[in-house]
Amino acid sequence: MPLDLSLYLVTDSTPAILKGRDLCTVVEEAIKGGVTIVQYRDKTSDTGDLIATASKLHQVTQKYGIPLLINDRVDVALAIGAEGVHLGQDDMVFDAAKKLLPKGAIIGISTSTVQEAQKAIADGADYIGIGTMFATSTKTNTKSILGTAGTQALLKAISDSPVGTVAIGGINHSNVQRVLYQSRCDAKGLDGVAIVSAIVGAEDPQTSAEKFTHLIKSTPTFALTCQTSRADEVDALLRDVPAIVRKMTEVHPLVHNMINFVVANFVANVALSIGASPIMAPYGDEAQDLCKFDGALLINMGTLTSESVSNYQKALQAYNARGNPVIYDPVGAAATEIRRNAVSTLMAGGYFDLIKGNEGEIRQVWGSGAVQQRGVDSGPSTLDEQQKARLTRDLARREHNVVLLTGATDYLSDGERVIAVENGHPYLGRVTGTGCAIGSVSGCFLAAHRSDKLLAVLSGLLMFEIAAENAASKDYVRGPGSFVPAFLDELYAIQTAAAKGDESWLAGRA
Ligand code: 3NM
Ligand code: MG
Repeated sequence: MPLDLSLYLVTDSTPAILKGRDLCTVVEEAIKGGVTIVQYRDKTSDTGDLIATASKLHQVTQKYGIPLLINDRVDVALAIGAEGVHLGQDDMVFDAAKKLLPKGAIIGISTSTVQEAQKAIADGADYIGIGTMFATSTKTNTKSILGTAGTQALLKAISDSPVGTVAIGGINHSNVQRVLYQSRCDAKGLDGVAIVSAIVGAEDPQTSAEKFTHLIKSTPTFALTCQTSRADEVDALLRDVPAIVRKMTEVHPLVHNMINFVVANFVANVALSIGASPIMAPYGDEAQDLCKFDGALLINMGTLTSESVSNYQKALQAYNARGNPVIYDPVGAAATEIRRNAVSTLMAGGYFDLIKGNEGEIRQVWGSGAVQQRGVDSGPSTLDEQQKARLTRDLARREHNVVLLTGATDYLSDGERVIAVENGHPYLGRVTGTGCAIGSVSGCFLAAHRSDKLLAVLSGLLMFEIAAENAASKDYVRGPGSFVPAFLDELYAIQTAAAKGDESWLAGRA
């Protein structure tokens, strides 16, 4: 039998998940829905019961021509003639199992570190299970939560091996496409996902498996980005900017802001000035309806409260499910333990089309060498220009999205292209909310122009920063106070010009 790991079902006989149903019936339904391989996992039953159930399961899997593996128990696999076993790190060692099992039996190994994965490959494992992807109530004694970034790092370390790979832990319909998409590194991706509760515990296991099968086979909406062949030429990109600004004003996108209370009014005014339609809606359940307008969601955690994170997660999942853009502004990401945890939770909780932040925030999201931030201000820089460009590119590459690192020079990358933007004015740093407004503006452009996310964000950023330059140059602007109304006027002026097809606002300016 060929080893197809794409939809890997792991069984569970605990009443909370099985809910009194017959395991064999559940497994048969799941196979009808597209499950490609089954692992019988039962940590509590007596050996006699294990063998009886495994034997019945084997009749089912044989009927559909897919392999049955037994978790941990090589003896049970032998007794019923299963196609193989799945072994955890504390189970029988690989060589002993290999010796006992017939030639050609499948042996899979659970791994949660690069070392364990390399060892399993050296031993000759047919595939490795990689986990734990996300925290799950199905198995609470897991070793470490890898997330997509950790999984990607592991895949990268073993990318020269053809070994099969399957991720496990907390994978469900809402995150499966992201798991496959974001875990991938250039040289190696996951061959499949292993699911317990989202199929075995589902109301209708067949429908659930069908939905997984469909999601696994189709390209996620957030991944649709076509890059033009001349994409790395900044001049060519700039030529497209005026038309994209015009398109944004025509689309008049809704931008759903989950924003901090300090800057809400200013951010709403900026969105109105550029010709978009802002709504300030911190209540997560509203996203179910709001995402249907096909606008963008901005999650800005500037004034985090005890309820924020669960509200963000609900909205994030609603927009992800619909394939509409989400922007993450991890304000003050490194400032407190609570915020650092919020970053981890949100990064594990959904896909962000754009992550935007200052150096400290982007470093915290990246996860290494994070430094304690003082308050939410940008603070002194510790990275040189080269390092900032590289950090921006590396994070975008890891997350398969776009990253904007803001500062005197802004760095923008989609993982391939890196663009440094020098526009703007020091007054922007003297007024609260300007950075937050860039998140909202980016959302408007990502909603209006979906084929090239980097170009969309670049267009909004240039409109924003050139408007700031124009405002600061007015003779009646004497400082941050008079700058604000002038800035809104200049955003509006560019919007009006762009709507008429006038491109002179950009000429020679970027
Ligand atoms: N092993 P669910 S997590 C069986 O991390 C198992 O090795 C894990 O269940 C590991 O799909 C897990 O319901 C349970 O989240 C996964
Ligand atoms: Mg085990």
